[in-house]
Amino acid sequence: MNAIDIPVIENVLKLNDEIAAINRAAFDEAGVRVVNLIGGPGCGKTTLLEATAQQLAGRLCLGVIVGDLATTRDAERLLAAGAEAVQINTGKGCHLDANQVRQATQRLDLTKLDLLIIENVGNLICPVGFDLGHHAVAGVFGVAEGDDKAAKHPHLVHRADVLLLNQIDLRPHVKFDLDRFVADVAALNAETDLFHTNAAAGQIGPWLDWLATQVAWSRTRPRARVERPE
Ligand SMILES: Nc1nc2c(ncn2[C@@H]2O[C@H](COP(=O)(O)OP(=O)(O)OP(=O)(O)O)[C@@H](O)[C@H]2O)c(=O)[nH]1
Ligand SMILES: [Mg+2]
Ligand SMILES: [Zn+2]
Repeated sequence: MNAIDIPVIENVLKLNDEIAAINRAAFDEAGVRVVNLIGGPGCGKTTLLEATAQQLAGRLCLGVIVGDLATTRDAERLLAAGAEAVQINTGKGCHLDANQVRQATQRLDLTKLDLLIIENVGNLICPVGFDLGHHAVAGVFGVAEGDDKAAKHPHLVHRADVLLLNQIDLRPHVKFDLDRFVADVAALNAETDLFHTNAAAGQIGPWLDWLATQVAWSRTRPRARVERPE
């Protein structure tokens, strides 16, 4: 990296952080708890959110912002599952940024939502580095990705407030050393809970319990009074 690049990158991240702060203030004002869901392509993020929407129906109002390079397929799946859903297409972008989330947020009635989950672009790397204005990060790994992914992606494991190992039903069919995966996670982050899920079969109980604690936190918090720019 040369001397010219450094301020450019710093400015991009500074601008992102400023917009993220505006997003967070809007979320706090509306009393909605926001979770940034990060995992590799195909680990089961949308399947998890479909099951979440179905199982929370009638209990919580769930909104989802979903990022993919192309197609509206995930948003269509989530709408069909009963969530309020907005799709962001990033084109060549491999992560969501705060400005994209800000624009998507304007298509949702935040005051109606209890919980907003942002399904980031399938990628275990740079989504971790971009503040979107969320309150918590959920990291998802899939059994079919292999047992080394936590060790190879330490930043997500460090940053996550909760971790899921999804596709747990696939263990008999693929080579996956669960003890090694669990030890890798514990060595990187001993504080964060790791839940096993089979999203395809709707076996996501501990994840729903964790989401309930997030929403309860939001409800006990006084709503921030913020001046938002027009
Ligand atoms: N057996 C099994 N299959 C699963 C599970 N969760 C998801 N799948 C399957 O895994 C594939 C990918 O699931 P998606 O939910 O689309 O994955 P994603 O993480 O949203 O993918 P991207 O948005 O493209 O990054 C689909 O074929 C799902 O049916 C699970 O717990 N068990
Ligand atoms: Mg998806
Ligand atoms: Zn990226």
